[in-house]
Amino acid sequence: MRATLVIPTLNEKDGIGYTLDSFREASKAANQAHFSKDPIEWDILVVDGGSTDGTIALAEERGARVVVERRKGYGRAYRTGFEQATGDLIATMDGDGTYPADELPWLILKLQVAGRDFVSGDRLTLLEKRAMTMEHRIGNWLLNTLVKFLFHSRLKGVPMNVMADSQSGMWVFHRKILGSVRLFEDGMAFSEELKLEVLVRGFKFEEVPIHYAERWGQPKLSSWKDGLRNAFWLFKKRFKVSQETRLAARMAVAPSTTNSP
Ligand SMILES: Nc1nc2c(ncn2[C@@H]2O[C@H](COP(=O)(O)OP(=O)(O)O)[C@@H](O)[C@H]2O)c(=O)[nH]1
Ligand SMILES: [Mg+2]
Repeated sequence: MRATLVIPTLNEKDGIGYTLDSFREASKAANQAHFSKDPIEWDILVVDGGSTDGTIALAEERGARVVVERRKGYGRAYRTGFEQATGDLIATMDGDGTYPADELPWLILKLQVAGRDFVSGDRLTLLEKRAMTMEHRIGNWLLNTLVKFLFHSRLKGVPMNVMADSQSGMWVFHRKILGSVRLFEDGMAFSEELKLEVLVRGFKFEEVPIHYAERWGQPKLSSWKDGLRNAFWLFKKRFKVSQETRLAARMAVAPSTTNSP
């Protein structure tokens, strides 16, 4: 099987080496232990936002394909990365050493064995406090509560009817779903946009608890500014989804009205 790992980076010289080395090691072990019948051939794609600290050279030294996307934003980087991804399966993680490459196989197995379309790593269920600042934890809690409140009807088919970690950045999914989800967000709200689009378009979504580690290097996210933007974005998305649903309902009854004698 062919797969693409997409990693967005912006000045991640402290974390990119560890991220790529641990991924290589973990994927080799997983091919022997879990995927020996159909080993996964990984294309590693780093989407760099114009780093000036040597991140690009460190990624290339480790055999990653680097695409430079100078337009700003986490979401912009992912949208460019997804356009360049060639694998049937796509996986993602940050370039800061926070996500556990050795737990990726559990997400892939959930996709393959349980027949899900999109599996997301849930950082919060097993979270050790030192891995995330207090501001970040509060922000995550608020955003997850908003998702629960605004999108409860969309969460009905999801295990436990809940999205525990709407802001997580470790995902595994079939590339073909990109033909159906509608993605516009350039910033940090991309993470919630993608997951909510997966639900709204009727794909099977599930979360798997993962171990999240402390970050190497400086964060690129501002807890308050990005948190507020993401909250505002959730209200706008809820409004758009309602509008779309109403329009679809009207279109569905329209033919019978026009055909009636
Ligand atoms: N290409 C690109 N990558 C970005 C940008 N902003 C953040 N990133 C990367 O996206 C990932 C997530 O950002 P991070 O600061 O770790 O956010 P957090 O994990 O939510 O705290 C990291 O690997 C960043 O280097 C950007 O504007 N362009
Ligand atoms: Mg991060």
